[in-house]
Amino acid sequence: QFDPHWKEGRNTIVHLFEWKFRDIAEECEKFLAPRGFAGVQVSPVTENVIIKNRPWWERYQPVSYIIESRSGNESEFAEMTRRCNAVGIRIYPDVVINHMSGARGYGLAGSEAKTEIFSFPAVPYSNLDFNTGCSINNYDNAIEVRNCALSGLPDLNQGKEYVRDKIVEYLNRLIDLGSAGLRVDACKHMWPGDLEIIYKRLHNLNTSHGFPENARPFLTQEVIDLDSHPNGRTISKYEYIGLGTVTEFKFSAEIGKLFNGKNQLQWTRNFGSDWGMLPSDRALTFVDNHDNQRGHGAGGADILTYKNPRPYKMATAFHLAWPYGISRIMSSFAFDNTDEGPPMDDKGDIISPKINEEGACTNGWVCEHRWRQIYNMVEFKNVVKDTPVANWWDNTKNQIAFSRGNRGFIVFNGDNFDMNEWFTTGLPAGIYCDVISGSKNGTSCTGKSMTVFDDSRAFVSIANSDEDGVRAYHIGAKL
Ligand code: AAO
Repeated sequence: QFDPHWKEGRNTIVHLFEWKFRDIAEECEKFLAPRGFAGVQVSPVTENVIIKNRPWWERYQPVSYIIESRSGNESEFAEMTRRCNAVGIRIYPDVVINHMSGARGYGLAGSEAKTEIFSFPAVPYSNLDFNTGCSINNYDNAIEVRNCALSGLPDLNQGKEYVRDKIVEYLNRLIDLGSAGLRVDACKHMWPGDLEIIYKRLHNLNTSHGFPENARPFLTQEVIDLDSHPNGRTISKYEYIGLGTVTEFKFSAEIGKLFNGKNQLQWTRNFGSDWGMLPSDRALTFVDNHDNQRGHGAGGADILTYKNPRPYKMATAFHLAWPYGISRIMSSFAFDNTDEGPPMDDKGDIISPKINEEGACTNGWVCEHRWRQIYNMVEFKNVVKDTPVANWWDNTKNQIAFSRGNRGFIVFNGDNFDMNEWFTTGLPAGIYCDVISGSKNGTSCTGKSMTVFDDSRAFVSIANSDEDGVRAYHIGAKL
C-alpha cells in the first residue's frame, strides 16, 4: 500500500491529466522512460456522464464501472499498462468510488444514470446502495462529511457489503490489467474502516507485468486537510495514513507561499513534517493538482501553476531537490475558465498533444513535464536519491543553497536583488553544467556552467533578470 513499485533509481510520478491511453503509452516509451520518470497518474477511467460542453469534471461522475471514457476503452487501457510497464513506467488510475453521477444522462458506453431515483443499472446500483437525504454543509461534522452527498453527487454506502463487492470487483480489474496502484478520490468522504475492508480485498499486483510476488497495490488517498494535527480537527489526514499514502495539500499551499513571496525561503531548512505535514513516506507531494490549479479543492490564491512560470519552476525545483515526500508533477492542458475541458474536436473527442521540434507540447497542451527545468530536476532527484541535505546556506531572506550529499548542489534566489556568492558545494572538483539554464550535451553544456575548486567551493550568481531564479548541478551533468 505504501510502496509505489518504482523501477530502481526512479522517483517521480507525473499526472497526465485527461491524456488518452494511447498517447500515454507513447509518452512512456518516447519520453518518460528515457527521462527517468517513475509513473503516471491517469484520469478516472470508467464510463462517466456526458455533460454539455464537456467540462473536465465530468470524469468525476461515474455512470458504470465499464472502462470507457474519452481516454479510451479497456483494451486500450490494457495496451497502455503493458507498454508502460515494459519500459518501467508504473500506471496509477484515479478511482472514483465515493459516489456516482450527480447529473442525469448517459455515458460513452451507453449506460444510463437515473440520478433522481439513484439508479445506475449498468453496475447495477439502486437507491438501496446510497446514503440519501442530506448534503454536506458542515465540514466539522464527520458523520455528515462521510454519510451525505458531496456537491450533490449520490453518496455510495461503502458500509454495505454489496457496494463493497462492486467496488472491489472494479478495482481488482484495474489491478489485474497491470496497474501498480490507485489514486483514490474523495477519501475524506468515506469511513476509514470501510476503506480498510475494501483495500484488504484488493489483489496483489499482476506478476505477468513484471511485479514481484505478493506486491500490494500502491494507494494514494485524496484527503484535503490543510490545518489538522494528529488529534486536531474533526477529520484529519492522520486517520488515513495507516491505510496508504495521503495527498499532502499543506505541501502545495506552503510551497506556493514560499515562492510567491508570502513566506521566506530561509525557513525551508526544516521543510517537511516539522511544518505540520505528514511523515515523508506517507505524503504524496505536489506544487499544484488538477483541482487547485483552477481554484477547486484547497489552497486558493497561494497555489502556483504553469500560468506563473518563473516561480512555478523554482517551486518545482525545490520540490524535487528537497528530500521529502513522494513527488508528483502536474501536466496540464491550457485553460482560461475553470470548467473548460481538454483540447477537443467538434465531436467532443480529445485532441492528442503534438510535440514540436523543441520537444514541447502544442495543440493546447502545456506539458509541464516536458519543460527542461522540470524534467532535468526529475533526473536530479534520481541522481541524488538517498543522500542527505548538507552545506545549507541562506542569506536570512530568500536566497538559499544546499547540497545533497556529494552528488548534487542547488541555489535559489527568491529575493528581488541579484545574488553573487561563494558556496561550499559538497561536490568533487570539476566543471558542472547547470541543468536549469541548459543541459549537458556530450562534453559541453547548453546553459551556464560552474567551476568547483579542490576545496569544493564555487562561485554562483543569479540575477533577477535571469530567466530562472534557480541553478542546479549534479554529478550526472559533470563536464
Ligand atoms: C460538479 C459541479 C457541481 C455539481 C456537481 C454535481 O461543479 O457544481 O454540484 O458536479 O453535478 C470535481 C469538481 C467538482 C465537480 C465534480 C463532479 O471539482 O466541481 O462537481 O468533479 O463532476 C472537496 C472534497 C474533495 C474534492 C474537492 C473538489 O473533499 O474530495 O472538494 N476533490 C475530488 C477531486 C475533484 C472532484 C471530486 C473530488 C468529486 O479531486 O476533481 O470534483 O469526485 C474544504 C474541504 C475540502 C473540500 C473543499 C472544497 O477545503 O476541507 O475537503 O474538498 O473545501 O469544497 C481552505 C480550507 C480547506 C477548504 C478550502 C476550500 O483552503 O483550509 O479545508 O479552503 O476551498
